[in-house]
Amino acid sequence: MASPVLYSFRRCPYAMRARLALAVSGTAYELREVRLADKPAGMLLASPKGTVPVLVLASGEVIDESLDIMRRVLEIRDPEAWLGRDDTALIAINDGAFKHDLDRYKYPERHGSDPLVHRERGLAFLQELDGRLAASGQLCGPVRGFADAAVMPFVRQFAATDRDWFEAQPLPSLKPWLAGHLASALFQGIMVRKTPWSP
Ligand SMILES: N[C@@H](CCC(=O)N[C@@H](CS)C(=O)NCC(=O)O)C(=O)O
Repeated sequence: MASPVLYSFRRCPYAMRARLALAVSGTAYELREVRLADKPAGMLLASPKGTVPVLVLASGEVIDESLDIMRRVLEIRDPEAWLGRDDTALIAINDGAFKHDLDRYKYPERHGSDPLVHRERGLAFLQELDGRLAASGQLCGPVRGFADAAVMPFVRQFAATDRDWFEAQPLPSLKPWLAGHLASALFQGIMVRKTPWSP
């Protein structure tokens, strides 16, 4: 049977969380790296809203929301029991208020925003994560799971916006959590560079 196809963009945090779930589930799939400025017609036909990631299953079914992709592939195969370590409320804050602040911190010229205001608000979320991680090491217990994979790519982007500032913050549990995820074979495996796909 044909493999599912994932339209993806290497640096997109939504696409990263989808690739993490696909990788940990052991699902074979064809990765099609997309240029966001020149999206393939086949991707737009499958999902006209034009965001990555988009997963097209062998049946033709299209899943075009990153969390839906994660849940769908893990429902089929979930060797690390990630679905048992989900936290929809936390992920909603990540995808809502934290992503809002991340964009306005990272791209102030695009949003006409004061980056320092949004950095402070984002830091409050990181402090909340830090408190949870102090108790258990990962977001939902002692081992990585769905919530970690869903949130970590956004924390990575926030941390990388001003590395020196981030390193100066007292986040004693969040920093090793992030570093551990970035160094993991799972993450390294999903960040391999690929030439953009063309039909
Ligand atoms: N809610 C969507 C958001 C995906 C999203 O916004 N992806 C960005 C890239 S990080 C995108 O494709 N933007 C469209 C563009 O830049 O043209 C999901 O969770 O999959």
